[in-house]
Amino acid sequence: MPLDILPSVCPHDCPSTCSLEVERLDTHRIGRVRGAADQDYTAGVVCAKVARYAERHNHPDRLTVPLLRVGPKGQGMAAYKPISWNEALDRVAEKFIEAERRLGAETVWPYFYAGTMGLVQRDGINRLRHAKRYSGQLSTICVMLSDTGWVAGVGEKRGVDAREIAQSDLVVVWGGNPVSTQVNVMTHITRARKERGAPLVVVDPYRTPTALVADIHLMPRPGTDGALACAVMHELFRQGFADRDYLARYTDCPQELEAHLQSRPPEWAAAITGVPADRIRSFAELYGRTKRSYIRVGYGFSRSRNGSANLHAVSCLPAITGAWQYPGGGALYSNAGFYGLDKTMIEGLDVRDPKVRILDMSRIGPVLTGDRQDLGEGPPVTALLIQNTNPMVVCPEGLKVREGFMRDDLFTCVHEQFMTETAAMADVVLPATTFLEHDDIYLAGGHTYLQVARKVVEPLAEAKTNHFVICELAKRLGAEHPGFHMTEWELIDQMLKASNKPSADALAAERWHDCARSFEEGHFLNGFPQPGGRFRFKPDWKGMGPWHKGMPALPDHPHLIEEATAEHPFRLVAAPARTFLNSTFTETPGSRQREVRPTALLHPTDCERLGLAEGDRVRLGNRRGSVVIHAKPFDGLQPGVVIVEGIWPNGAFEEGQGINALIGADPGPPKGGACFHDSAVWVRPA
Ligand SMILES: Nc1nc2c(c(=O)[nH]1)N[C@H]1C(S)=C(S)[C@@H](COP(=O)(O)OP(=O)(O)OC[C@H]3O[C@@H](n4cnc5c(=O)[nH]c(N)nc54)[C@H](O)[C@@H]3O)O[C@H]1N2
Ligand SMILES: Nc1nc2c(c(=O)[nH]1)N[C@H]1C(S)=C(S)[C@@H](COP(=O)(O)OP(=O)(O)OC[C@H]3O[C@@H](n4cnc5c(=O)[nH]c(N)nc54)[C@H](O)[C@@H]3O)O[C@H]1N2
Ligand code: SF4
Ligand SMILES: [Mo]
Repeated sequence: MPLDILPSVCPHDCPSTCSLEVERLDTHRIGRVRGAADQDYTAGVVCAKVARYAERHNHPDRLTVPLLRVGPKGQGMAAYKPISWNEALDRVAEKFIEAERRLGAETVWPYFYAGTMGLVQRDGINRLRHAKRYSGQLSTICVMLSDTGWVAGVGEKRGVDAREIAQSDLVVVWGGNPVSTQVNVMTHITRARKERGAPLVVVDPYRTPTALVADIHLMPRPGTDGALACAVMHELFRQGFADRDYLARYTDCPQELEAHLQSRPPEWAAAITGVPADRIRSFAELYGRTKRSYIRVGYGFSRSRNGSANLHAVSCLPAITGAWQYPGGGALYSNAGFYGLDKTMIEGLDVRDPKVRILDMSRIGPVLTGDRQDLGEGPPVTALLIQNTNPMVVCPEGLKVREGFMRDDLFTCVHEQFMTETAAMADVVLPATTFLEHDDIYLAGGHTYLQVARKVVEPLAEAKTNHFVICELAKRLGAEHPGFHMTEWELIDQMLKASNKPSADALAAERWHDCARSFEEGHFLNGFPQPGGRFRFKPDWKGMGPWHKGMPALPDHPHLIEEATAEHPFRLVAAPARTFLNSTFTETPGSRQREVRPTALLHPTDCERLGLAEGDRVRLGNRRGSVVIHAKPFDGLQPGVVIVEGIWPNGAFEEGQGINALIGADPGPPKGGACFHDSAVWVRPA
């Protein structure tokens, strides 16, 4: 590699975790970013938004110095004046100490998510939390519903190696949109299609870019995948595609399941899903006939109140046909659960006090507005430390989130790369490095490599790492832990050694370390990590979480979703945009140009009925709030469904409030989780 091209790893919240090659233009600026060609999962491919990362990294609006708010909240840069790092950190520490003195340590809430997926820069905030006994965070915003649904049947968060997709004879992408959200999956699917003639089936309520290139697109109403999966299983049994030897050996209650499915034929599912019965029957036949069938399970269809149940229902399919036994057969939701890393030092798990209350991050609106049920016996939250996330934009019940952040008695510190709408609510804003300016280690959900990355360029101006901020605050707050006295690299090395992995230096030299399991283990041929080694058609929902009421004993269509009604006749899916990543990249001109503006996709018959033409202003609303948006007639969805792509900043909407105003913050059953694709709304010309 020439000197000015350096290795790195994409830190974004995306299962692909691509191995990167980054052009370094000078000590601070980067040029093009490419995917590592000789890493067999990345295979030389990255998404367009990261290929253009220079736009974000070298952006003129990056934060360069610590800022103190001297004007009103929500006004952006004009409300701030620069201060020194020492002043900024001293002030934050003083405020936290003062808040703790008044109301106890639980009044402080460190809040984070996955702006970077690096384990040191992302999770180090927990070390400060635990050392100080600050309020805990229940991380429900993304994977809680899907993890729960997968673990219910399979038992652990792992599945068949995605590189095996190339050996499949049928690939099913269920409730995910990899062309937009993890492009590398498509590389492996393309191989199976070219080399083995494998058809691609996509199950999605609208014609996504992935559905557009599929051979078969099944288009259920949002929140009805459980019904679809049941009818497919009904047909698998009826058409003689059930592998009875496999079922007897590897599953918990096949006879009971078969009997239960008797009353779930395709006609039953057609009425619920809107997918014609003959389409369900022929998909079941294709799936049943093909032993090497691979289901790539997406996150999208878990973001409903019945999402865990629906994801579990889909994970049952390969257990019926015994597809798990074959190369290229089975399913993958995520492999993030199999790395076995000991994060005690990074997260300060050894000093965690289990008695400290834990607050649900998706419910930050209700929490900050003082919901007693959320706060329990504890004090209100009066101090926030935020890294790696943009809750003002990404969280449900957006109006409540805003109301909470506006509170006069709330002190907020946000460590950010940009003046996001969350940063603009802060009293103190600290400038953060990007992944190209700090060291970290990354695991992946979509593949099996462990990767470390050294910084590629020097930090911009006064930007500092998350690790720096956590350690400096710890010093001022009197928090004790050996992890506060280690460098990033030392923390990485310590974790690797504690986990019986190669050292940090060895890993850096190797670039990517494959942690893949054996074929037998990957395919659960030695049994599933469940009682008796058996896949569970009948999960222990009750044991999984407090909100298990209404969860079905066996796969079904549980009536838990926010159904369309006469008053709210549309079902809204707030899907991701191809060139944004959550709210990240909404600041880059390339992505803004492509996504144009917040848009509602509506069926042409709905548009006609409402008298809407392309580009007309339309108001979507429900009891939580309403937003004004531009309509676009689109025939790739069912009537009564509306799709809004992209977590646009609130400010991109006419009235300053974005799509998450319409999303509920009630915890998705059984364990919590945000239901971004499960809202009933009305639609009116604006
Ligand atoms: N470009 C881009 N890439 C991203 C992201 C992004 O915002 N933009 N976000 C990243 C993050 S944080 C994550 S978690 C992943 C998520 O990646 P995905 O697994 O793709 O999940 P979602 O993005 O939630 O939604 C994907 C699809 O699920 C569909 N869907 C919604 N409800 C249902 C349903 O009831 N049934 C079915 N069958 N389908 C349904 C939506 O229409 C959408 O097309 O992507 C990551 N990658
Ligand atoms: N409507 C709707 N809402 C959704 C979703 C949806 O599909 N629809 N998806 C949900 C999902 S799956 C998720 S995961 C959440 C994600 O929500 P978030 O985790 O909030 O993700 P981002 O919006 O990408 O914001 C990450 C922020 O971290 C910052 N950042 C990046 N790297 C660093 C760093 O090293 N240090 C610091 N201090 N900051 C850094 C970035 O600048 C960015 O502002 O959104 C959820 N919200
Ligand atoms: S596909 Fe995902 S991991 Fe790969 S470069 Fe794009 S955002 Fe990063
Ligand atoms: Mo996510």
